[in-house]
Amino acid sequence: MTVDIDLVIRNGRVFTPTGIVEGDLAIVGHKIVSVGKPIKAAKTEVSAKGKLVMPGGVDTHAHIEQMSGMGQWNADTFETATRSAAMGGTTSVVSFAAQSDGQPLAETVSDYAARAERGAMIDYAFHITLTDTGARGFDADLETLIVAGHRSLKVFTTYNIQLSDAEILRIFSLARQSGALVCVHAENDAIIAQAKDALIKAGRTTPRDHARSRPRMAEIEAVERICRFAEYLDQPVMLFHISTAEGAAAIRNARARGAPVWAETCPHYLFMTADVLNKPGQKGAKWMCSPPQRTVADQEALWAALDDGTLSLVSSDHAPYRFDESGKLAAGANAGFHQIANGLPGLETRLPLMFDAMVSNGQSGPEAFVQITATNPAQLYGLPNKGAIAEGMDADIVIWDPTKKVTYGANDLHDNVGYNPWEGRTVTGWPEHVILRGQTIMKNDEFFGTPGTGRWIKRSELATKPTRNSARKETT
Ligand code: DUC
Ligand code: ZN
Ligand code: ZN
Repeated sequence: MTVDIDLVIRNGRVFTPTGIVEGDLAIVGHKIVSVGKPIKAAKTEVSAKGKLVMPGGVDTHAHIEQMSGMGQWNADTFETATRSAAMGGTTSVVSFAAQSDGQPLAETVSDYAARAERGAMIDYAFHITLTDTGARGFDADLETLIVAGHRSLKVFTTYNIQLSDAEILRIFSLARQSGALVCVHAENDAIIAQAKDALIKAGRTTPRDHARSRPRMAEIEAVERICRFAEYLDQPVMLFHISTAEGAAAIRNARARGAPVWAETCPHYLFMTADVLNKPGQKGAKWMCSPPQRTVADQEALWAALDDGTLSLVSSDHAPYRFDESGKLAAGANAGFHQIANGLPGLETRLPLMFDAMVSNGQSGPEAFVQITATNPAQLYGLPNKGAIAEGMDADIVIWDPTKKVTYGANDLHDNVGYNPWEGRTVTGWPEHVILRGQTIMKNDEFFGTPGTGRWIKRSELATKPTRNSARKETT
């Protein structure tokens, strides 16, 4: 019996986990059914001659339809954020289900699930952000949700929503029992408070002062502490948005000791320095994020850490706020840095920026590009059937034109933010055709997605496992 092929992508250079295959890629329904074997006929044919055929991007850190630590809604809905992601070649996203004060976790997750079911146009999962461990039914809800397939949690050590060390240890123990990865925003709150208060007292409150208010030592201390907590309890941890050379070195050392820690960085730490905040008036607010951008030496250290596996992936940390009174300027046109929402949009630009650096400009090469933007995030967060091109995997594919050059404009993204933080930057290599589970959702810069067609990705198993048989009990 022969099976009818729905879609064949012909004559591309196909990137698979076992190497590059030149030839045809066949899709039936939602799935990849063959890679590299000649296909006679299919209902739909696409030529990929001269193109690179790669897995759809997996972005495992994005804030969507969420309230910030400062109590402000971000600019994107699931519809606008996932449209933007798809336009940039991303087909799976992990965003946050963020607990509000006193809220039972079951309610948190069902609220976010309802928003995503309504709007999402790519596949999605949630990290559950834990901010109130005293909420009704906390432990039982957490276990139920993890077992149901929400296998990653998020905690903060700062931002007015931080947990104490004791609470973080408790979460690590609960996560270990039920089998979840804990993601951490790691910056020392006391160091930030001291620096921030001194700047405010001195009347130094410009966006540039935001970088000074978050000293690199805040990251270094918190990353080292969290690595030790992970090591002590043998609980897998993902350190979010590493920005400093010393932060990366702390991860490297912890991994060398056998600690179950993984870490990510983001394009704005690899390609920007704190100089982006030096703009006239409040304009620098567009680039304000935490941790802040750092130095060229940090960029070099982060690339070295990606190359040696210290950092496993690059996410966007998409955190969208408009540059107006609904977003960055909500506290007024002359607000101080401490009153301005942090974050910049990145879902749509992450892959083209990384492709340009890694594939077009030879930094680490195309196989490493696929790994750190798709395969590693899918594996580490346990997204089944995502992040790789192989038989049986979901047919989430991007056909890249490696020769197309694009210079980003002032407002050319498909989110709801109204500015592009990468305005003026030229990238070589562009996602020409994006396929989600066998369906074209973007082709030649035209979008074809439909709200509500993105699917929740149930996660039953993580690659980030504890390394010992039992968590350490002794304290000496
Ligand atoms: N930093 C975060 O940790 N999250 C969202 C935005 C930001 O700048
Ligand atoms: Zn963060
Ligand atoms: Zn974030």
